[in-house]
Amino acid sequence: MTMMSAAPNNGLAERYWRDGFAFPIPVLTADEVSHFRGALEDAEAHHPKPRKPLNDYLRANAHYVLKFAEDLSRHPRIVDAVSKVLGPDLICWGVEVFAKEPRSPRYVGWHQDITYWGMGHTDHEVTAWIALSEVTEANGCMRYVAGSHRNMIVDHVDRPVDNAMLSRGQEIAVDIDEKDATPVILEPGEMALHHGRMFHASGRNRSDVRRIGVAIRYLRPDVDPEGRLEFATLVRGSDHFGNFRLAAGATEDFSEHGLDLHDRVTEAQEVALAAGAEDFTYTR
Ligand SMILES: O=C(O)CCC(=O)C(=O)O
Repeated sequence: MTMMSAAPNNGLAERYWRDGFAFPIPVLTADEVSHFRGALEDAEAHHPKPRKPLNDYLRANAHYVLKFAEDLSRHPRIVDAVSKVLGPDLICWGVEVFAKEPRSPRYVGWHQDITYWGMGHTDHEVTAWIALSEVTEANGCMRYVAGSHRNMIVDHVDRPVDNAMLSRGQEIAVDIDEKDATPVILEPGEMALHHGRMFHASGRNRSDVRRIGVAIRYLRPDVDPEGRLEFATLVRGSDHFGNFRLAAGATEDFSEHGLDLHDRVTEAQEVALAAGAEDFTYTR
């Protein structure tokens, strides 16, 4: 295994709560990046297509069907950093792979993550976004607006256009001044944390380099899914609240159990995601 410097976690929580994000945080060695990227690309090359297109599994709840996604969600350096922000008890509500192919026009409009997740305005959700490739302005890095997490959830409009990567093509109904945006440039194996109400977006890939990020959604178990059935995996500490049905993540790729669970979890999440949409079509 190659060596890496100790994660500079000093002051991480202070930076996170001040700005709504913290990066770069080194979490994976070069060998680990090769391992996780290799596992993803192996699944892409050999997906057996048992029920749904691979993208449906990659873009929502990948940790129930792909072992590498489950392993990444439990990686001690990732979970340690998230714990600095959210505390000792953590559940994982989702793992999503955001890959942008070379020269791909796909983009993510300005949005706040928790808008359609049916968890109110909670401060107790953090996304850990882990780079499995280099991530630059040229290949479509995310952009954050520092301090924007201090807004509550602002109005969003649905713009489900062809190249939008979010579930409803949702976008904030607020003009963002690009001068206020911080580009989230990362080396492979580095991570960015962002708050669920952070204004963020990402552009198209104008380069010849594939851009790969894995977004892991961590919650404190006290988050309230407003009475709906929701699933999660317990990744650290204990759950004293019982708001989420705790399930097991994948121990092998595409097991029958994992595929069933993925169907149930994703159907349950779509109830919240579709709420209020005039014509809900799920974009992945
Ligand atoms: O990977 C991207 O470009 C966007 C990811 C994103 O919006 C998120 O993780 O919340």
